[in-house]
Amino acid sequence: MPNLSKEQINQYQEDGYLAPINVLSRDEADEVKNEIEYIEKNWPNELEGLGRNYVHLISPVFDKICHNPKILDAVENIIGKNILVCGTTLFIKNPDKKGFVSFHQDAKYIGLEPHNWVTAWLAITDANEENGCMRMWKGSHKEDLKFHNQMFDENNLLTRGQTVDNVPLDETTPVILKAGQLSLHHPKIIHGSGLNKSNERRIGFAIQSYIGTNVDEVLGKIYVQLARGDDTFKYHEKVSRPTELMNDNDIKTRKKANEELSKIFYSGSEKIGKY
Ligand SMILES: O=C(O)CCC(=O)C(=O)O
Repeated sequence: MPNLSKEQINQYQEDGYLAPINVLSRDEADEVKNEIEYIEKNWPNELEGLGRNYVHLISPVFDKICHNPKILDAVENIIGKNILVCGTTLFIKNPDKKGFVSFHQDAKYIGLEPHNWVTAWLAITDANEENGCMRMWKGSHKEDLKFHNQMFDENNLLTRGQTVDNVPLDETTPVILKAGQLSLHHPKIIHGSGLNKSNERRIGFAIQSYIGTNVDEVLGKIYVQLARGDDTFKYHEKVSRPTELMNDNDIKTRKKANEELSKIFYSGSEKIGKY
C-alpha cells in the first residue's frame, strides 16, 4: 500500500530525495548495529572491502530490512508496485578513520537502465553533520549525468573515488536522520558525505537499490529478490532469502554476486579499488 503523501512525492520529484521516513525504532536500529558487531567479531573480514555489499544475502536481520513493508510502501510510490531488491551496501564511518564519500551520481557507473529505481538509506546510528551524514544537491537530478573524475583516494568510500567537481557545498543540504529513519534518493541526484568527526561510528545501510522489474543491468549480472508484485520481465537471476546467519550456501551465493558486482563497478576502468 503506497504510504507517502502527495507533498512527499512532490518533494521527491522536485528535490531528488526525501527524508526522514520513520522505519525502525531506536531499539530496533540498535539490534541491527549489534548484528554488524556480531559479524565483525566472529567473521572479522566479512564486512570489509567488497564484503560491505550484499550483507542481506547472509543475514536474516538485513534481509528483513530489505523486505520491510514500510520501506516497500514508500518505494512503491516512486517506482511502482513491481519491486526487486537489487543490492545493498553498508556505509560505515569509524571515528578513527578518514572516510568520506565524494559528490557523485549513483546512476553514473551502475548500469541500471531505465532509471526506474531508488536508493533507500537507513540510518543504523544517528546521522548528522558532525558524523558525516549525506548531503544532497537538491534538484541536481533534473540534469544529465555529469563527468566524474576518478580519484581512487584511499579514504573515499566509493569504488573509484568518482567525483563531480565544483559542487557548491553551501547549496547542498544535510540529510539528518535519527537511528531507524530512512531517506530515499534519486539515481541522478548529486550527493556525498564528509568525515566523521564524532567519537562514535556512523552506520548507514543502503539498499541500492530498489529497482522496478522493468530495469535491466546493461553492464553485467546482478542477483535479485522479488520484494513485491510480479516480475514479467525476468531480466535477472533470483536468489533466495537467508534463514540463518552465514549459511554455507548463502555465503557462496554472496561471493558470486560480489564478484559480478565488482565487474560492473569497474567496467571500463583501468584500475580496481578496494571495494
Ligand atoms: O553513506 C554515505 O555517506 C553515502 C552513501 C551513498 O552515496 C549512497 O547510498 O548512494
